Amino acid sequence: MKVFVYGTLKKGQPNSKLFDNTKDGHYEYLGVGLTVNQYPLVIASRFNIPFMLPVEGRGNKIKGEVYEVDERMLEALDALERHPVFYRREMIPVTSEDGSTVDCGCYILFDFREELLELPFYESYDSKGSHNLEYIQHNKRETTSDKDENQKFISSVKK
Ligand code: PCA
Repeated sequence: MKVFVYGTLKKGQPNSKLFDNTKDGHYEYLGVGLTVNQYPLVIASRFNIPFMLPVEGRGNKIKGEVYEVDERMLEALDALERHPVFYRREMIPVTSEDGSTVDCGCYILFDFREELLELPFYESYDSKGSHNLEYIQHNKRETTSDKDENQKFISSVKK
């Protein structure tokens, strides 16, 4: 299974270490990738979380990385991203370095609030970028459960 990562899972970003947890399975880094379609990529919530939104044609073609992962690694990634209740892993087409197009699983925030579309759209995520919205890791978050906080950024439709 191929996955395209665009946020905190990229090399040098705060959740990248997950890939190296061998108990979580195996992976192979296949190189950088660029989404075939444009998507909004925003940074939101008080933890400054990057979100790709399922609004094809708005925003930018997103730069990220492509990995081949085994079943176990995919399960670990799904658990971290809380697929399918928070992010949802969807197949999207990605152009790789050699110019070929591959379908990759990608963690997208499906159930989002419209206000997120008013935020700046990025084309490449860097936790320490000039936006000054550095990602706050799970272990540095306060007692409010992530779930309550994240709920604020998810559309209220299903509540
Ligand atoms: N982790 C996933 C989705 C957003 C995030 O921070 C990724 O890097 O692709």
